[in-house]
Amino acid sequence: MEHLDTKTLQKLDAAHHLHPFNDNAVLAKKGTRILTRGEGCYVWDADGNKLLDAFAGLWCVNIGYGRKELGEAAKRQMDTLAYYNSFFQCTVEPTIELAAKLAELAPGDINHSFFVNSGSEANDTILRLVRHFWAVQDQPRKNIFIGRHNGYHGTTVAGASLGGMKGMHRQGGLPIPDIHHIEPPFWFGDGDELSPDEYGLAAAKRLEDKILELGPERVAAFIGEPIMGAIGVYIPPMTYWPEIERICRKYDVLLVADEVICGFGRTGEWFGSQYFGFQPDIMPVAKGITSGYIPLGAAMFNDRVAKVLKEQGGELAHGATYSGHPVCTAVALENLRILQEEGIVERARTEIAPYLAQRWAELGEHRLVGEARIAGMVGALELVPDKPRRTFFEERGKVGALCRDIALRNGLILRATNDSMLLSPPLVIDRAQVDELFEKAWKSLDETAAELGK
Ligand code: PXG
Repeated sequence: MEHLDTKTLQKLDAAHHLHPFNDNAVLAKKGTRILTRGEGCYVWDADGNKLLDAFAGLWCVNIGYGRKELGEAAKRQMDTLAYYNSFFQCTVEPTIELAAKLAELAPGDINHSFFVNSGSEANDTILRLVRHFWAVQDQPRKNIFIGRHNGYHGTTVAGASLGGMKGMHRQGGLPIPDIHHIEPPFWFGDGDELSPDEYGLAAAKRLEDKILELGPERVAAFIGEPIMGAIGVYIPPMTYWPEIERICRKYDVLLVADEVICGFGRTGEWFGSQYFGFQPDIMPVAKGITSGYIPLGAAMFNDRVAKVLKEQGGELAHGATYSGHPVCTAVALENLRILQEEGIVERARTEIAPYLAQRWAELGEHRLVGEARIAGMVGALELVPDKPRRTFFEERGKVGALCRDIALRNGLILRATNDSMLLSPPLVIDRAQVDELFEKAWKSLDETAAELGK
């Protein structure tokens, strides 16, 4: 294939390509960065810059870039049977094997997968099937989902409604009915005088208050990410999730842990619920299931929910052409094989995460950083105007964007949400690369502080 030069590509991109989560008019003027190659923890752009990707693409390239085995698995499957569906009393081998593999990996009795193509669709699936679950048990009014303000569950109609991003709700008339939101746990922002542990319990109590306000007979499920990613890596105190679980059990509200980011090793455990020590009933997964090499998601259900769906659910009027696409599930199997056989999750937890935490804490010493939070292989630096106090910049997001752009110039990809610099590197990052990440991040913080001082 002939390669077009960067300028030509940017012009074509501006003319014909609408980008997600971008002001496309602004972007067209600036020109997009075009990525061309990846290897391990690094990506290269069309101008030849080598970048340390401390964000794993978009929280997803858990095994790192350039693993040929995944492409080979895709090719093998395409050559053998490129497509067949799971409708009409049919299915395909790798999809069956993947469902069994996921049942083995998932915590507790979460043993059943409905396959989709993304995390958003997994959440749409969950919304529909959970409401169906209660309806076929003569509780059609038990249909309300409780999510959290600033939660992120995708961009489809149900996904964006379950999420609590106001900017997303404003576009397209969301949320849809019977979805409510409570405040998320963010100790740095609103913990006031409470200790993190006290605050975790207080934040969980918001769920109980909301259930009682709506009536337990109306509440179908609570959905939350074990760690909230997109809003800025909000890591709840360890008291939060066990208390949420207790409340859900008390009122018979299904507990949905959105593992799209946390799943497949991000916290150093296979799933975020294991990191926090609670047992969900349902979990959407995507991203790390294929390390981002090919689109795939799944809505996973425990035995209780699956039994009702199977025995009382009748025909499930839900599914897509590519539900359980054999090429995607074959790639997922190969990805999970590598993660397991090479002990990547285990090594992340025991070797890399502790070192990363140590270096991350050092970044926390920087005068621009108000809090350096981290859990396993996911973290954030909260940039603040006044280090000793838990305050935010007046105009949120400007300093974060500045720091992100400076980091890019220094060869480091960090994502910025508001003024939080987010970290989510490939799980295969090694100690030398953690040191490189530290050096580049510190330099970028220095340069950001210098720029602010001007
Ligand atoms: N749940 C969670 C917790 C997510 O983080 C989704 C669901 C939706 O998955 P899909 O595959 O439909 O994108 C996500 C996705 C960001 C950002 O800016 C985060 C996501 C997607 C796009 C941008 O951090 N997470």
